Amino acid sequence: MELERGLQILFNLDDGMVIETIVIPCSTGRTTVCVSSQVGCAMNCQFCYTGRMGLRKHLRTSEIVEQAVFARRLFSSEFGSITNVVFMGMGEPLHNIENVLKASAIMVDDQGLHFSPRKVTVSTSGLVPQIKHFLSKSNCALAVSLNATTDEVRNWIMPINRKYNLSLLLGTLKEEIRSKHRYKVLFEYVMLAGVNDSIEDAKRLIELIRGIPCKINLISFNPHSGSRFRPTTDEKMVEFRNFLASAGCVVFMRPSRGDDRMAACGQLGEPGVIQPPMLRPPPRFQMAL
Ligand SMILES: *[C@@H]1O[C@H](CO)[C@@H](O)[C@H](O)[C@H]1NC(C)=O
Ligand SMILES: *[C@@H]1O[C@H](CO)[C@@H](O)[C@H](O)[C@H]1NC(C)=O
Ligand SMILES: CC(=O)N[C@H]1CO[C@H](CO)[C@@H](O)[C@@H]1O
Ligand code: SF4
Repeated sequence: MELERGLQILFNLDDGMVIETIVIPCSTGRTTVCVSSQVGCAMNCQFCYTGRMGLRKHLRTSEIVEQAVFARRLFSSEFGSITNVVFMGMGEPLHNIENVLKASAIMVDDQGLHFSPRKVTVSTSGLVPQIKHFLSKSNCALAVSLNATTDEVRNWIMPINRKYNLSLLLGTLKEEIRSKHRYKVLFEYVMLAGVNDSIEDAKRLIELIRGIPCKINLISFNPHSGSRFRPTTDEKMVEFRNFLASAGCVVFMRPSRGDDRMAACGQLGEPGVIQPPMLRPPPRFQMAL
């Protein structure tokens, strides 16, 4: 078991489909379980391995909760215990919002798994109406995958942006978070070499999130076979991080994990025979690939 890379757990569902759960220990003593909410995913983010499968089905509430229960049982002794849950496995959690709301409620309930709502994070690629619904019903943490600072780039790498653009997404967050007490959104930003890692992007990012209580997580891209993207160098990432920090942003860097074993969030599953389309990059980015 190679713990620093994350431990992959496979579950066979009643109908023969397989879902994956990852347990990620961290040197700080935190151990996070990354749960799946769907088999496959409909969002077709261009850097995502799960997205290549298309959506097969939504998981039931019990199938989501069971992943955390099992991980907790497995990790209750030898390696310390599970401290955090993130909905960042297979699927867009807010596309399966009713079951995800129920599952996360069970995870934070005193009679359930009894996690603090701050330790249970639901991530989304930016489904705006569902974000509103989630924030009105849940106190669990919300992570939004930004991954780009212009609609041009985001339309390409995260096609959901064509439906809910950056100004709508960030405007909604600004509006909805105002009424929540001491609540911070977590923005996820995957660094893709030559695509969104310039200082210009850092400047735009600062403008975009102005007025939203938040933390930013810079994520090193996990290259996998068939991917057209390359990771940003560590040096460039640090520069980007420092630029944001000097503007007063709360910013973290997350190194990639498990790249050689296909076991990291956002790249789970087996692509099927029929795959969703790869989208044409805007012309000025074709050189970066
Ligand atoms: C970028 O966006 C996707 C879409 O939701 C998200 O899952 C992911 O966290 C971001 N990238 C990575 C590798 O984290
Ligand atoms: C973003 O979407 C909103 C609502 O659909 C629309 O009114 C607005 O013009 C769009 N903004 C941009 C910059 O495309
Ligand atoms: C949208 C945009 O400006 N993207 C930038 C991302 O980063 C690359 C390389 O640093 C720039 O060339 C792009 O212009
Ligand atoms: S990154 Fe997340 S939302 Fe996007 S296709 Fe992959 S699993 Fe779905």
